[in-house]
Amino acid sequence: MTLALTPAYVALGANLDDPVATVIAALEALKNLSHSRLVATSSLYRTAPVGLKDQPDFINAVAALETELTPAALLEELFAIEARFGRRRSVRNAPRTLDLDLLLHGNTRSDHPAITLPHPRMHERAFVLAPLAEIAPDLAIPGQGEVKQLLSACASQAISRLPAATGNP
Ligand code: PH2
Ligand code: MG
Ligand code: MG
Repeated sequence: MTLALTPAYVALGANLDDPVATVIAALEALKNLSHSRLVATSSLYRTAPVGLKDQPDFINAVAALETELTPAALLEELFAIEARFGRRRSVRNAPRTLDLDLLLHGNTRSDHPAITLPHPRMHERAFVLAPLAEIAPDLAIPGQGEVKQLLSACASQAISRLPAATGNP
């Protein structure tokens, strides 16, 4: 029997230690997710911190998967990768070695406290929308609208795509 594959999108963020190396290694780790296939990865972006401003710039990227996992099972796998990269959870929005956020799982909409889908703040964050627009230009976020249009409303947020020497194409 072939199980249905659902498109899912994951945001990567890091701003401690060597965040470029961390995000590149985390993109590699996503290749080994169970019952899933990594289908696309964005460039890496250097981004100014949103929320708590007094912390280092972030490196962000987005990955596209096809998965047989439920949102809950996929989230468990993402938490396990975060833990392998040494993530310690402290206060909300604190600096982090690696943050993996499940952005979208098909058209699932959920307001369960443990899994909010679509990710509740993705539509207002250039550090998510710019890499997402690169790998899924025509994607719409259920309940919010087209990624490209949402990105144009975030023009004031400072982000820059990293040059090729850092591993970007
Ligand atoms: N993640 C946050 C809070 N603020 N800012 C940037 N630029 N990039 C992030 O990944 C990020 C953030 C909470 O997860
Ligand atoms: Mg996050
Ligand atoms: Mg997170």
